[in-house]
Amino acid sequence: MTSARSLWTADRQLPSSTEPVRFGPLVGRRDDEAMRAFRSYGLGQFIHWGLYSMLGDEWEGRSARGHAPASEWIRQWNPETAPEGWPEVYDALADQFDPQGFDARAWARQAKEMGARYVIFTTKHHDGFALWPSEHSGTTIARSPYPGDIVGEVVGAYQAEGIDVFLYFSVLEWNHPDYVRHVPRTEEERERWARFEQYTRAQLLELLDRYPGVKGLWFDGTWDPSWVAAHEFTHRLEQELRAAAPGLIIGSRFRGDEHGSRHVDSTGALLGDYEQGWERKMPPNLEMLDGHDWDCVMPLPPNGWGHIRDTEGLYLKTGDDLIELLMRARSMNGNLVINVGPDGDGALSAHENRVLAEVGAFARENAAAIYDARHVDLPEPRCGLLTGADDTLYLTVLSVPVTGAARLAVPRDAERVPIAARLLAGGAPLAVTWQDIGYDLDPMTYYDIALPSAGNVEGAFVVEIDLAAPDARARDLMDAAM
Ligand code: JFZ
Repeated sequence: MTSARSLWTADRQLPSSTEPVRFGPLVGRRDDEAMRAFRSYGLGQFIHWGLYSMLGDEWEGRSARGHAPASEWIRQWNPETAPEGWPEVYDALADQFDPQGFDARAWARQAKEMGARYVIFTTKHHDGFALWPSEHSGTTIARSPYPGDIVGEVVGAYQAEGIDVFLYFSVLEWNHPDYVRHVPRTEEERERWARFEQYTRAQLLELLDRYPGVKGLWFDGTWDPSWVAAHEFTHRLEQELRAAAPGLIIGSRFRGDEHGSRHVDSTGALLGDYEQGWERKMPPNLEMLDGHDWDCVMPLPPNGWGHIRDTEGLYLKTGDDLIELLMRARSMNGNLVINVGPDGDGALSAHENRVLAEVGAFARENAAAIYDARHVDLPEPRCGLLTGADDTLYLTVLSVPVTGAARLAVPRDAERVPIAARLLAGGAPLAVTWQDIGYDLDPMTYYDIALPSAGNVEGAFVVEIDLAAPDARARDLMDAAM
Protein backbone atom coordinates (compact mmCIF):
# COMPACT_ATOMS: atom_id res chain seq x y z
CA MET A 1 0.00 0.00 0.00
CA THR A 2 1.29 3.41 -0.89
CA SER A 3 0.54 6.10 1.62
CA ALA A 4 -0.56 8.43 -1.18
CA ARG A 5 -3.79 6.47 -1.54
CA SER A 6 -5.02 7.59 1.84
CA LEU A 7 -5.21 11.12 0.48
CA TRP A 8 -7.89 10.02 -1.90
CA THR A 9 -10.06 7.82 0.27
CA ALA A 10 -10.16 8.11 4.01
CA ASP A 11 -7.59 8.75 6.68
CA ARG A 12 -6.08 5.53 7.70
CA GLN A 13 -3.80 4.62 10.54
CA LEU A 14 -1.75 1.50 10.27
CA PRO A 15 -2.07 -0.69 13.35
CA SER A 16 0.80 -0.97 15.74
CA SER A 17 0.08 -4.70 16.05
CA THR A 18 1.32 -7.14 13.44
CA GLU A 19 -1.52 -9.61 14.10
CA PRO A 20 -3.62 -10.51 11.05
CA VAL A 21 -6.83 -8.49 10.68
CA ARG A 22 -9.82 -10.45 12.04
CA PHE A 23 -12.59 -8.12 10.88
CA GLY A 24 -11.25 -7.49 7.41
CA PRO A 25 -12.93 -8.24 4.05
CA LEU A 26 -15.61 -10.95 3.93
CA VAL A 27 -15.18 -11.50 0.21
CA GLY A 28 -12.29 -11.11 -2.15
CA ARG A 29 -12.44 -9.72 -5.66
CA ARG A 30 -15.73 -10.98 -7.08
CA ASP A 31 -16.33 -12.06 -10.65
CA ASP A 32 -19.99 -13.07 -10.46
CA GLU A 33 -22.75 -11.80 -12.70
CA ALA A 34 -23.61 -8.85 -10.45
CA MET A 35 -20.05 -7.55 -10.36
CA ARG A 36 -19.62 -8.06 -14.09
CA ALA A 37 -22.76 -5.98 -14.57
CA PHE A 38 -21.33 -3.32 -12.24
CA ARG A 39 -18.19 -3.14 -14.38
CA SER A 40 -20.32 -2.47 -17.44
CA TYR A 41 -22.74 0.07 -15.93
CA GLY A 42 -20.52 2.89 -17.10
CA LEU A 43 -23.02 5.57 -16.27
CA GLY A 44 -25.32 5.97 -13.30
CA GLN A 45 -27.72 8.46 -11.81
CA PHE A 46 -27.71 9.57 -8.18
CA ILE A 47 -30.85 11.12 -6.73
CA HIS A 48 -30.87 13.11 -3.50
CA TRP A 49 -34.44 13.60 -2.42
CA GLY A 50 -35.94 14.21 0.97
CA LEU A 51 -37.34 16.90 3.26
CA TYR A 52 -34.47 19.25 2.34
CA SER A 53 -35.70 19.18 -1.27
CA MET A 54 -38.71 21.25 -0.23
CA LEU A 55 -36.40 24.07 0.87
CA GLY A 56 -33.91 24.36 -1.99
CA ASP A 57 -31.26 25.70 0.43
CA GLU A 58 -33.41 28.55 1.71
CA TRP A 59 -36.13 29.32 4.21
CA GLU A 60 -38.64 32.14 3.88
CA GLY A 61 -36.43 33.95 1.41
CA ARG A 62 -33.25 33.59 3.45
CA SER A 63 -30.44 31.63 1.84
CA ALA A 64 -28.57 29.00 3.84
CA ARG A 65 -25.63 29.19 1.45
CA GLY A 66 -22.45 29.55 3.48
CA HIS A 67 -24.37 28.77 6.68
CA ALA A 68 -24.65 25.00 6.21
CA PRO A 69 -22.17 22.59 4.57
CA ALA A 70 -24.51 21.70 1.68
CA SER A 71 -28.13 22.09 0.62
CA GLU A 72 -29.10 18.64 1.92
CA TRP A 73 -27.42 19.62 5.18
CA ILE A 74 -29.68 22.65 5.71
CA ARG A 75 -30.91 21.20 9.01
CA GLN A 76 -27.38 21.91 10.27
CA TRP A 77 -27.79 25.67 9.59
CA ASN A 78 -25.30 27.51 11.81
CA PRO A 79 -27.26 28.35 14.99
CA GLU A 80 -25.86 31.88 14.96
CA THR A 81 -27.67 32.74 11.75
CA ALA A 82 -30.39 30.05 11.61
CA PRO A 83 -34.07 31.00 11.54
CA GLU A 84 -35.99 31.03 14.82
CA GLY A 85 -36.70 27.56 16.16
CA TRP A 86 -34.55 25.76 13.63
CA PRO A 87 -34.03 22.64 13.52
CA GLU A 88 -37.48 21.87 15.01
CA VAL A 89 -38.95 23.82 12.11
CA TYR A 90 -37.05 21.54 9.76
CA ASP A 91 -38.14 18.33 11.44
CA ALA A 92 -41.79 19.44 11.21
CA LEU A 93 -41.45 19.35 7.40
CA ALA A 94 -42.14 15.63 7.77
CA ASP A 95 -45.79 16.60 8.33
CA GLN A 96 -45.87 18.54 5.05
CA PHE A 97 -43.96 16.42 2.54
CA ASP A 98 -46.48 15.89 -0.25
CA PRO A 99 -44.86 15.85 -3.71
CA GLN A 100 -47.94 16.01 -5.93
CA GLY A 101 -45.88 16.21 -9.12
CA PHE A 102 -43.70 13.19 -8.30
CA ASP A 103 -43.73 10.66 -11.12
CA ALA A 104 -41.21 7.85 -10.61
CA ARG A 105 -41.84 6.52 -14.10
CA ALA A 106 -40.97 9.86 -15.66
CA TRP A 107 -37.71 9.94 -13.64
CA ALA A 108 -36.88 6.41 -14.76
CA ARG A 109 -37.62 7.19 -18.40
CA GLN A 110 -35.38 10.23 -18.23
CA ALA A 111 -32.61 8.17 -16.61
CA LYS A 112 -32.94 5.64 -19.41
CA GLU A 113 -32.72 8.44 -21.99
CA MET A 114 -29.62 9.73 -20.24
CA GLY A 115 -27.99 6.33 -20.65
CA ALA A 116 -27.88 5.43 -16.95
CA ARG A 117 -27.53 1.73 -16.21
CA TYR A 118 -27.93 2.10 -12.44
CA VAL A 119 -29.46 4.52 -9.99
CA ILE A 120 -28.52 5.31 -6.40
CA PHE A 121 -31.51 6.62 -4.45
CA THR A 122 -31.52 8.25 -1.00
CA THR A 123 -33.80 6.10 1.14
CA LYS A 124 -32.78 7.98 4.29
CA HIS A 125 -30.34 10.85 4.62
CA HIS A 126 -28.72 12.26 7.77
CA ASP A 127 -32.01 13.89 8.85
CA GLY A 128 -33.38 10.40 9.53
CA PHE A 129 -36.51 10.83 7.39
CA ALA A 130 -37.25 7.48 5.71
CA LEU A 131 -38.79 7.65 2.24
CA TRP A 132 -40.31 4.23 2.82
CA PRO A 133 -42.88 3.44 5.53
CA SER A 134 -40.38 1.86 7.89
CA GLU A 135 -41.90 -0.05 10.79
CA HIS A 136 -38.91 0.87 12.88
CA SER A 137 -39.18 4.64 12.82
CA GLY A 138 -41.72 7.38 13.50
CA THR A 139 -40.19 9.74 10.93
CA THR A 140 -41.08 8.23 7.61
CA ILE A 141 -43.15 8.91 4.56
CA ALA A 142 -46.07 7.32 6.44
CA ARG A 143 -46.16 10.38 8.72
CA SER A 144 -46.45 12.76 5.75
CA PRO A 145 -49.60 13.59 3.78
CA TYR A 146 -48.13 11.73 0.78
CA PRO A 147 -50.05 8.48 0.43
CA GLY A 148 -47.45 6.34 -1.34
CA ASP A 149 -44.16 4.58 -0.68
CA ILE A 150 -41.55 6.67 -2.46
CA VAL A 151 -38.76 4.08 -2.32
CA GLY A 152 -41.13 1.41 -3.64
CA GLU A 153 -42.25 3.62 -6.52
CA VAL A 154 -38.67 4.50 -7.47
CA VAL A 155 -37.44 0.91 -7.24
CA GLY A 156 -40.38 -0.37 -9.31
CA ALA A 157 -40.14 2.30 -11.98
CA TYR A 158 -36.38 1.95 -12.50
CA GLN A 159 -36.48 -1.82 -12.50
CA ALA A 160 -39.23 -1.65 -15.11
CA GLU A 161 -36.86 0.38 -17.31
CA GLY A 162 -34.12 -2.20 -16.82
CA ILE A 163 -32.04 0.12 -14.64
CA ASP A 164 -30.38 -1.52 -11.61
CA VAL A 165 -31.17 0.01 -8.23
CA PHE A 166 -28.75 0.77 -5.40
CA LEU A 167 -30.11 2.15 -2.14
CA TYR A 168 -28.30 5.04 -0.46
CA PHE A 169 -28.55 4.67 3.31
CA SER A 170 -27.14 7.03 5.92
CA VAL A 171 -26.29 5.33 9.19
CA LEU A 172 -25.68 8.66 10.94
CA GLU A 173 -28.85 10.42 12.10
CA TRP A 174 -28.68 13.95 13.47
CA ASN A 175 -31.78 13.72 15.63
CA HIS A 176 -32.25 10.11 16.69
CA PRO A 177 -32.51 9.89 20.49
CA ASP A 178 -30.38 6.72 20.53
CA TYR A 179 -27.63 7.96 18.22
CA VAL A 180 -24.22 8.42 19.84
CA ARG A 181 -21.35 9.94 17.90
CA HIS A 182 -18.42 8.97 20.06
CA VAL A 183 -17.56 5.49 21.27
CA PRO A 184 -20.14 4.94 24.06
CA ARG A 185 -18.60 5.68 27.46
CA THR A 186 -21.37 5.20 30.02
CA GLU A 187 -23.80 2.38 30.58
CA GLU A 188 -26.60 4.65 29.40
CA GLU A 189 -24.75 5.43 26.17
CA ARG A 190 -23.93 1.77 25.60
CA GLU A 191 -27.64 0.90 25.87
CA ARG A 192 -28.66 3.68 23.52
CA TRP A 193 -26.02 2.72 20.99
CA ALA A 194 -26.97 -0.97 21.17
CA ARG A 195 -30.57 0.06 20.40
CA PHE A 196 -29.37 2.19 17.51
CA GLU A 197 -27.39 -0.72 16.09
CA GLN A 198 -30.48 -2.92 16.20
CA TYR A 199 -32.58 -0.17 14.63
CA THR A 200 -30.06 0.20 11.78
CA ARG A 201 -29.94 -3.54 11.26
CA ALA A 202 -33.73 -3.78 11.24
CA GLN A 203 -34.09 -0.96 8.68
CA LEU A 204 -31.52 -2.47 6.35
CA LEU A 205 -33.04 -5.95 6.48
CA GLU A 206 -36.45 -4.34 6.04
CA LEU A 207 -35.27 -2.56 2.87
CA LEU A 208 -33.84 -5.76 1.39
CA ASP A 209 -37.01 -7.63 2.29
CA ARG A 210 -39.38 -5.02 0.90
CA TYR A 211 -37.47 -4.39 -2.33
CA PRO A 212 -36.25 -7.64 -3.80
CA GLY A 213 -33.97 -7.29 -6.78
CA VAL A 214 -32.09 -4.32 -5.34
CA LYS A 215 -28.50 -4.71 -6.53
CA GLY A 216 -26.54 -2.76 -3.99
CA LEU A 217 -26.35 -0.65 -0.86
CA TRP A 218 -24.54 2.68 -0.94
CA PHE A 219 -23.59 3.58 2.62
CA ASP A 220 -23.05 7.03 3.98
CA GLY A 221 -22.66 8.62 7.40
CA THR A 222 -20.42 5.82 8.62
CA TRP A 223 -17.55 8.00 9.78
CA ASP A 224 -18.45 8.66 13.43
CA PRO A 225 -16.21 6.89 15.98
CA SER A 226 -19.18 4.94 17.39
CA TRP A 227 -19.86 3.18 14.08
CA VAL A 228 -16.19 2.75 13.16
CA ALA A 229 -15.55 1.07 16.52
CA ALA A 230 -18.56 -1.27 16.14
CA HIS A 231 -16.47 -3.60 13.98
CA GLU A 232 -17.86 -6.83 15.41
CA PHE A 233 -21.42 -5.72 14.85
CA THR A 234 -20.82 -4.39 11.33
CA HIS A 235 -18.82 -7.47 10.33
CA ARG A 236 -21.76 -9.68 11.35
CA LEU A 237 -24.27 -7.33 9.76
CA GLU A 238 -22.44 -7.44 6.44
CA GLN A 239 -22.77 -11.24 6.52
CA GLU A 240 -26.50 -10.94 7.23
CA LEU A 241 -27.03 -8.45 4.41
CA ARG A 242 -25.17 -10.62 1.94
CA ALA A 243 -27.17 -13.66 3.02
CA ALA A 244 -30.45 -11.74 2.70
CA ALA A 245 -29.70 -10.61 -0.85
CA PRO A 246 -27.29 -12.92 -2.67
CA GLY A 247 -25.11 -11.00 -5.11
CA LEU A 248 -25.61 -7.73 -3.22
CA ILE A 249 -22.93 -5.14 -3.91
CA ILE A 250 -21.65 -3.17 -0.94
CA GLY A 251 -19.27 -0.24 -1.29
CA SER A 252 -16.21 0.34 0.82
CA ARG A 253 -17.84 2.99 3.02
CA PHE A 254 -19.74 0.52 5.18
CA ARG A 255 -17.48 -0.43 8.05
CA GLY A 256 -14.10 -0.36 9.73
CA ASP A 257 -11.82 -3.15 10.91
CA GLU A 258 -10.75 -3.65 14.53
CA HIS A 259 -7.97 -1.10 14.08
CA GLY A 260 -10.35 1.60 12.91
CA SER A 261 -9.28 1.41 9.25
CA ARG A 262 -12.08 2.35 6.82
CA HIS A 263 -12.46 1.70 3.06
CA VAL A 264 -9.39 -0.53 3.17
CA ASP A 265 -8.40 -2.60 6.21
CA SER A 266 -5.16 -2.16 8.08
CA THR A 267 -3.30 -4.35 5.61
CA GLY A 268 -4.62 -2.40 2.63
CA ALA A 269 -7.30 -4.92 1.53
CA LEU A 270 -10.53 -3.39 0.24
CA LEU A 271 -13.45 -3.52 2.73
CA GLY A 272 -16.32 -4.15 0.34
CA ASP A 273 -16.92 -4.87 -3.32
CA TYR A 274 -15.77 -1.59 -4.80
CA GLU A 275 -13.99 1.55 -3.79
CA GLN A 276 -16.39 4.27 -2.75
CA GLY A 277 -13.97 7.04 -1.94
CA TRP A 278 -13.95 8.69 -5.37
CA GLU A 279 -16.54 11.23 -4.45
CA ARG A 280 -16.36 14.52 -6.37
CA LYS A 281 -12.95 13.51 -7.65
CA MET A 282 -11.29 11.37 -10.28
CA PRO A 283 -8.38 9.03 -9.67
CA PRO A 284 -5.30 10.70 -11.18
CA ASN A 285 -4.29 7.43 -12.83
CA LEU A 286 -5.11 3.73 -13.02
CA GLU A 287 -2.25 2.70 -10.73
CA MET A 288 -3.86 4.64 -7.87
CA LEU A 289 -6.78 2.20 -7.97
CA ASP A 290 -4.82 -0.93 -7.04
CA GLY A 291 -7.08 -2.91 -9.39
CA HIS A 292 -10.22 -2.11 -7.38
CA ASP A 293 -13.60 -1.55 -8.95
CA TRP A 294 -14.86 1.96 -8.31
CA ASP A 295 -17.39 4.64 -9.12
CA CYS A 296 -17.25 8.39 -8.93
CA VAL A 297 -20.35 10.20 -7.70
CA MET A 298 -20.63 13.78 -8.90
CA PRO A 299 -23.03 16.63 -8.12
CA LEU A 300 -23.58 19.40 -10.68
CA PRO A 301 -22.78 22.29 -8.32
CA PRO A 302 -19.41 22.29 -6.52
CA ASN A 303 -20.87 20.57 -3.45
CA GLY A 304 -24.58 20.32 -2.88
CA TRP A 305 -26.51 17.18 -3.62
CA GLY A 306 -30.03 18.26 -2.68
CA HIS A 307 -32.13 20.77 -4.62
CA ILE A 308 -30.79 24.35 -4.69
CA ARG A 309 -33.44 26.83 -5.80
CA ASP A 310 -31.10 29.74 -6.45
CA THR A 311 -27.88 28.60 -8.12
CA GLU A 312 -26.74 32.14 -9.00
CA GLY A 313 -22.97 32.36 -8.62
CA LEU A 314 -22.43 28.60 -8.46
CA TYR A 315 -20.52 26.83 -11.21
CA LEU A 316 -22.81 24.13 -12.59
CA LYS A 317 -21.07 21.35 -14.50
CA THR A 318 -21.98 21.33 -18.16
CA GLY A 319 -22.79 18.45 -20.47
CA ASP A 320 -19.24 18.76 -21.86
CA ASP A 321 -17.79 18.54 -18.34
CA LEU A 322 -19.80 15.40 -17.62
CA ILE A 323 -18.94 13.70 -20.90
CA GLU A 324 -15.25 14.27 -20.16
CA LEU A 325 -15.66 12.89 -16.63
CA LEU A 326 -17.61 9.91 -17.95
CA MET A 327 -14.95 8.97 -20.48
CA ARG A 328 -12.14 9.65 -18.01
CA ALA A 329 -13.84 7.26 -15.56
CA ARG A 330 -14.32 4.64 -18.28
CA SER A 331 -10.69 5.00 -19.38
CA MET A 332 -9.83 3.81 -15.85
CA ASN A 333 -12.56 1.13 -15.63
CA GLY A 334 -14.83 3.15 -13.34
CA ASN A 335 -18.42 4.34 -13.47
CA LEU A 336 -19.59 7.96 -13.40
CA VAL A 337 -22.71 8.61 -11.32
CA ILE A 338 -24.32 11.96 -12.01
CA ASN A 339 -26.39 13.46 -9.20
CA VAL A 340 -29.66 15.33 -9.51
CA GLY A 341 -31.58 17.03 -6.72
CA PRO A 342 -35.27 17.20 -7.63
CA ASP A 343 -37.31 19.91 -5.89
CA GLY A 344 -40.01 19.25 -3.31
CA ASP A 345 -42.44 18.42 -6.05
CA GLY A 346 -40.12 15.99 -7.81
CA ALA A 347 -39.12 18.34 -10.64
CA LEU A 348 -35.60 18.63 -12.01
CA SER A 349 -34.15 22.04 -12.83
CA ALA A 350 -33.84 23.31 -16.40
CA HIS A 351 -30.06 22.90 -16.13
CA GLU A 352 -30.36 19.30 -14.92
CA ASN A 353 -32.78 18.47 -17.73
CA ARG A 354 -30.43 20.03 -20.28
CA VAL A 355 -27.22 18.29 -19.20
CA LEU A 356 -28.91 14.92 -18.79
CA ALA A 357 -30.21 15.22 -22.35
CA GLU A 358 -26.71 16.17 -23.58
CA VAL A 359 -25.07 13.24 -21.83
CA GLY A 360 -27.84 10.99 -23.14
CA ALA A 361 -27.32 12.07 -26.73
CA PHE A 362 -23.59 11.39 -26.43
CA ALA A 363 -24.14 8.03 -24.70
CA ARG A 364 -26.62 6.86 -27.34
CA GLU A 365 -24.33 7.65 -30.25
CA ASN A 366 -21.21 6.33 -28.56
CA ALA A 367 -22.48 3.40 -26.50
CA ALA A 368 -19.77 1.09 -27.84
CA ALA A 369 -17.08 3.35 -26.36
CA ILE A 370 -18.75 3.47 -22.94
CA TYR A 371 -20.44 0.40 -21.49
CA ASP A 372 -18.41 -2.62 -22.48
CA ALA A 373 -15.24 -0.73 -23.19
CA ARG A 374 -12.32 -0.78 -20.78
CA HIS A 375 -8.99 0.75 -19.96
CA VAL A 376 -6.42 0.56 -22.76
CA ASP A 377 -2.76 0.11 -21.93
CA LEU A 378 -1.42 2.86 -24.18
CA PRO A 379 -0.20 6.37 -23.31
CA GLU A 380 -3.10 8.79 -23.00
CA PRO A 381 -3.24 10.84 -26.22
CA ARG A 382 -3.10 14.57 -25.68
CA CYS A 383 -6.32 15.22 -27.57
CA GLY A 384 -8.56 12.95 -25.56
CA LEU A 385 -9.26 9.70 -23.76
CA LEU A 386 -8.99 6.06 -24.76
CA THR A 387 -11.24 3.09 -24.07
CA GLY A 388 -11.25 -0.20 -25.90
CA ALA A 389 -12.85 -3.59 -26.41
CA ASP A 390 -11.31 -6.57 -28.21
CA ASP A 391 -9.70 -5.30 -31.41
CA THR A 392 -11.22 -1.85 -31.28
CA LEU A 393 -10.01 1.37 -29.71
CA TYR A 394 -12.28 4.27 -28.96
CA LEU A 395 -10.69 7.69 -28.83
CA THR A 396 -12.94 10.33 -27.30
CA VAL A 397 -11.61 13.57 -28.78
CA LEU A 398 -11.97 16.47 -26.36
CA SER A 399 -9.97 19.00 -28.35
CA VAL A 400 -8.79 18.90 -31.95
CA PRO A 401 -5.00 19.51 -32.21
CA VAL A 402 -3.70 22.35 -34.39
CA THR A 403 -2.23 19.67 -36.68
CA GLY A 404 -5.74 18.37 -37.34
CA ALA A 405 -4.64 14.87 -36.40
CA ALA A 406 -4.89 12.68 -33.33
CA ARG A 407 -1.53 11.04 -32.68
CA LEU A 408 -1.49 7.63 -31.01
CA ALA A 409 1.70 6.27 -29.54
CA VAL A 410 2.05 2.50 -29.89
CA PRO A 411 5.00 0.35 -28.75
CA ARG A 412 7.27 -0.52 -31.68
CA ASP A 413 6.83 -4.20 -30.92
CA ALA A 414 3.03 -4.02 -30.53
CA GLU A 415 1.16 -7.04 -31.88
CA ARG A 416 -1.83 -5.00 -32.89
CA VAL A 417 -1.70 -1.52 -34.36
CA PRO A 418 -4.25 0.94 -35.79
CA ILE A 419 -5.17 0.12 -39.38
CA ALA A 420 -8.42 2.00 -40.01
CA ALA A 421 -10.59 4.61 -38.29
CA ARG A 422 -13.97 6.26 -38.58
CA LEU A 423 -16.30 8.47 -36.58
CA LEU A 424 -18.24 6.21 -34.26
CA ALA A 425 -21.35 8.31 -34.79
CA GLY A 426 -22.27 8.08 -38.47
CA GLY A 427 -19.25 6.05 -39.59
CA ALA A 428 -17.47 8.68 -41.73
CA PRO A 429 -14.01 7.22 -42.52
CA LEU A 430 -10.87 8.93 -41.23
CA ALA A 431 -7.41 8.39 -42.73
CA VAL A 432 -4.84 6.58 -40.60
CA THR A 433 -1.17 7.26 -41.36
CA TRP A 434 1.77 5.43 -39.83
CA GLN A 435 4.36 8.03 -38.81
CA ASP A 436 7.62 6.32 -38.00
CA ILE A 437 9.10 9.43 -36.49
CA GLY A 438 12.25 7.71 -35.24
CA TYR A 439 12.99 9.71 -32.10
CA ASP A 440 16.26 8.49 -30.68
CA LEU A 441 15.81 5.64 -28.19
CA ASP A 442 12.03 5.91 -28.50
CA PRO A 443 10.30 2.58 -27.85
CA MET A 444 7.15 3.91 -29.51
CA THR A 445 5.94 4.42 -33.02
CA TYR A 446 3.08 6.68 -34.06
CA TYR A 447 -0.19 6.68 -35.92
CA ASP A 448 -1.96 9.85 -36.98
CA ILE A 449 -5.69 9.91 -37.50
CA ALA A 450 -7.02 12.79 -39.54
CA LEU A 451 -9.78 14.47 -37.57
CA PRO A 452 -12.70 16.53 -38.77
CA SER A 453 -11.84 20.21 -38.41
CA ALA A 454 -13.04 21.80 -35.18
CA GLY A 455 -15.64 23.81 -37.07
CA ASN A 456 -17.32 20.64 -38.32
CA VAL A 457 -17.92 18.97 -34.97
CA GLU A 458 -19.82 20.05 -31.95
CA GLY A 459 -18.50 18.96 -28.59
CA ALA A 460 -16.63 15.76 -27.87
CA PHE A 461 -16.76 12.99 -30.47
CA VAL A 462 -15.50 9.43 -30.61
CA VAL A 463 -13.19 7.90 -33.20
CA GLU A 464 -13.46 4.14 -33.63
CA ILE A 465 -10.12 2.56 -34.51
CA ASP A 466 -9.57 -0.99 -35.80
CA LEU A 467 -6.51 -2.82 -34.57
CA ALA A 468 -4.80 -5.60 -36.47
CA ALA A 469 -1.42 -7.26 -36.70
CA PRO A 470 1.36 -5.04 -38.14
CA ASP A 471 1.56 -7.54 -41.02
CA ALA A 472 -1.88 -6.46 -42.00
CA ARG A 473 -0.60 -2.92 -41.91
CA ALA A 474 2.20 -3.74 -44.32
CA ARG A 475 -0.24 -5.61 -46.52
CA ASP A 476 -2.61 -2.65 -46.49
CA LEU A 477 0.17 -0.31 -47.50
CA MET A 478 1.11 -2.61 -50.34
CA ASP A 479 -2.49 -2.88 -51.37
CA ALA A 480 -2.66 0.87 -51.38
CA ALA A 481 0.46 1.07 -53.55
CA MET A 482 -0.73 -1.47 -56.09
C1 JFZ B 1 -21.99 12.59 2.07
C2 JFZ B 1 -23.18 13.34 2.62
O1 JFZ B 1 -22.84 13.97 3.82
C3 JFZ B 1 -23.67 14.31 1.59
O2 JFZ B 1 -24.80 15.01 2.07
C4 JFZ B 1 -24.04 13.57 0.31
O3 JFZ B 1 -25.11 12.68 0.58
C5 JFZ B 1 -22.82 12.83 -0.19
C6 JFZ B 1 -23.15 11.96 -1.39
O4 JFZ B 1 -22.29 11.98 0.83
O5 JFZ B 1 -20.90 13.48 2.01
C7 JFZ B 1 -19.65 12.99 1.95
C8 JFZ B 1 -19.35 11.73 2.35
C9 JFZ B 1 -18.04 11.26 2.20
C10 JFZ B 1 -17.07 12.08 1.66
C11 JFZ B 1 -17.40 13.36 1.27
C12 JFZ B 1 -18.68 13.82 1.42
N1 JFZ B 1 -15.79 11.59 1.46
O6 JFZ B 1 -15.46 10.42 1.82
O7 JFZ B 1 -14.93 12.31 0.88
